[in-house]
Amino acid sequence: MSSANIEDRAGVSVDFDVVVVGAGFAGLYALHKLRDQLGLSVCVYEAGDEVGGTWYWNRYPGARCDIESYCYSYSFSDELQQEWEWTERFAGQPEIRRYLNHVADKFDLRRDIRFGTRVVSAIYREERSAWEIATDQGTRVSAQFLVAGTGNLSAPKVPDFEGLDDFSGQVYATSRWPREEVDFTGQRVGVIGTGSSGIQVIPELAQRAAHLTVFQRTPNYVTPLGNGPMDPEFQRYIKQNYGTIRTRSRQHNTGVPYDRVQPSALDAGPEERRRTYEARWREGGFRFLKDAYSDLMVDKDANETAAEFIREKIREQVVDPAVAELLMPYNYPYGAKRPPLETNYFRTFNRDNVTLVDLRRTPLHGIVPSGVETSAMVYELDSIVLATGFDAMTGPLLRMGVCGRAGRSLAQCWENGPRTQLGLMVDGFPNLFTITGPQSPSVLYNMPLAIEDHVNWIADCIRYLRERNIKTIEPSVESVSEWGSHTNEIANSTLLPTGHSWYTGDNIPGKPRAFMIYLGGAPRYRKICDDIAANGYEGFILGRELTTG
Ligand code: NA7
Repeated sequence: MSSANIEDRAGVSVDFDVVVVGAGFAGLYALHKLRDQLGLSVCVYEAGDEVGGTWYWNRYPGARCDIESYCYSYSFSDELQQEWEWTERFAGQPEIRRYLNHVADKFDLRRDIRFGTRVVSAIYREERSAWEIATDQGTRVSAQFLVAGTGNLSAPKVPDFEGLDDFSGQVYATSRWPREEVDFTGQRVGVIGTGSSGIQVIPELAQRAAHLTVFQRTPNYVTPLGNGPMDPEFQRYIKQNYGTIRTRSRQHNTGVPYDRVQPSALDAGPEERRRTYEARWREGGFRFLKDAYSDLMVDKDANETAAEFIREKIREQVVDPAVAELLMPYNYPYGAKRPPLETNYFRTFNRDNVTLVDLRRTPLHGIVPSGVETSAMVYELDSIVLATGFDAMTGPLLRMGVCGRAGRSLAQCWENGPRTQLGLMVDGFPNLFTITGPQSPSVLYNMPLAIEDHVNWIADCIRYLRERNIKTIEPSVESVSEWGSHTNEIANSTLLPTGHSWYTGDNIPGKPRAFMIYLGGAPRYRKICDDIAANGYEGFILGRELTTG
């Protein structure tokens, strides 16, 4: 660690200026920025035994990013951008993990990361204006600032299947995949869940298992990823133009340099619309969702044109019309659940060794020693793969045992859903920053860029405080309420809150329903954040005011 026991201005000693939680994309950049550019003493705690975060834990076959890798990567170092070579358009998990290891080496990050160490509590000590952090390894340290780089999709949903412990075979979870390769040869394998993770792992397992049974509750609107080897010429072009590409990416709501979106699907005639959809379908990535028509997420009828196009494509790909029908989503708008991207997903159901079970018609009753039991029958299995998702957005923060002023826990503060200012800070929790927290653009923006924007804002904020001898910062109750109303108002002007998924917390029984992502777009969001900073952190209470007033 770079230093310890720093005397703060009140003469109270703290172990670190900053404790960062997590060593994924967020924690790694936070460490580099705060330690190497601001000169702060920083300690990072990471539950895994390597860097990577999401890309460390989700190592199931087929795990891959859905945003083009030259965009889904850090922009803060041009040297890094120039030296790293992506081998595929959309990098797989091993390649992203190699990339993050390279970043850790290049910026000498590991020396300030404590691996295999999970933060179990973080308590704000008013008398010291500092956070006291405890870990599962028995460590207890204090820090002036606590920065959560805990990720948005890192707390797996706890499986609630009756009898799971009695299953006589092996149970795997996509979110906690074993390090060693799992050999499914000759096995009868069942996958529960057809979200993004299920849709990536299913085609891979179908090739390895003797038989694969897919348990589907809700069909998804799935469009092609369009992966392939990285064209060396394109890679050269990117490197020559990275500055412009990153600027254009930051100007786009999704954080990618897409630029051909048309105003309205309903204004286009059927033929023109079909041509646009076909073109975006072929190009892959999120182009179909984000670069076709700008009213898809706000107008039900416009949305239905895209939804119906996807259903037609499912009909074309799946040979058995009855199976195709089961795979077709209805009754909710395209995009209202996070749309997965696929590589050979639908065609996998044409294989003789794959069975689709529709859990809407025959609900899952539970797990029995020999397999999965639905209302119709028992499916005998050797292995079960859970691809059942995450307690998203708030889950990773809530499980960290955070307690703010007056012993008020984050769980109490968020009992009706997240309350934040900008998705970055919470009232009553001074000096706690949440990178890509709930109510920020986060997962609907390009994560590495969203992370860089937040870390840069946090670093500027800490610098501002230090230069003025201000000890604490926290948002006012009013600003938090206003941000919540603003976030909800925008969300409710779209179709997104009408879906049931981790976007709204509906996937976790008992979780308060709240739409957890800022939908005003990253450029608008960034301007709001910058303006607040430029106005001396308007809407925030600065420590001096708290103690004097
Ligand atoms: P998701 O997208 O939340 O998908 C979870 C899947 O598991 C989904 O199909 C669920 O069906 C299904 N599920 C969850 N619980 C059950 C139960 N109890 N019974 C049957 N089926 C169930 O998680 P992913 O890991 O695939 O993706 C998360 C994000 O990671 C993804 O969006 C990307 O951003 C990366 P449901 O739809 O609830 O009916």
